[in-house]
Amino acid sequence: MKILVISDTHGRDTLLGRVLSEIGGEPDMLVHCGDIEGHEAFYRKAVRCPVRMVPGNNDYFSNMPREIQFEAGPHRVLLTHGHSYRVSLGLDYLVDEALARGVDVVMFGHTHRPLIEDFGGLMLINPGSLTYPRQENRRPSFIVMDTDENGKTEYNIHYL
Ligand SMILES: [Mn+2]
Repeated sequence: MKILVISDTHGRDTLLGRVLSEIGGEPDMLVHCGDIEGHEAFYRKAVRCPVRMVPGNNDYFSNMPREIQFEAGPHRVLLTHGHSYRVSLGLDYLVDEALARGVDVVMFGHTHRPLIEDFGGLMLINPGSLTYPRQENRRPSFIVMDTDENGKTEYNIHYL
């Protein structure tokens, strides 16, 4: 099962085509971690697979739930933009929430810096931003989460 995780597109969606060709076509699930800026319908139409999205701090008019939980293969995933856990300052609040909920993967955005961190078995996943990357190389980034039939999962940051 291949899950494409993107975030912080801020209404500029032109790179999705390149992302899809980079990963060899449609994923099994598309996850957007927020700051979509009104273009939710674009993502729902762009792929045939299930799409999971939450609003970010710039999605003022969205009525989507602010965070959701879902299953991905053997994993329980919490999806949140992350600003309400102050992720720009550190991940302590987000880790506490994830542990309290009993999830094993957290997907978030907001920082515009890609991150894959294994916190004692809790995976913290931030794909960075496709539109306004802030990490050192300033390249648009996303993450592919790939779970095989044995339940082994790989996480990889990709740059365009
Ligand atoms: Mn943002």
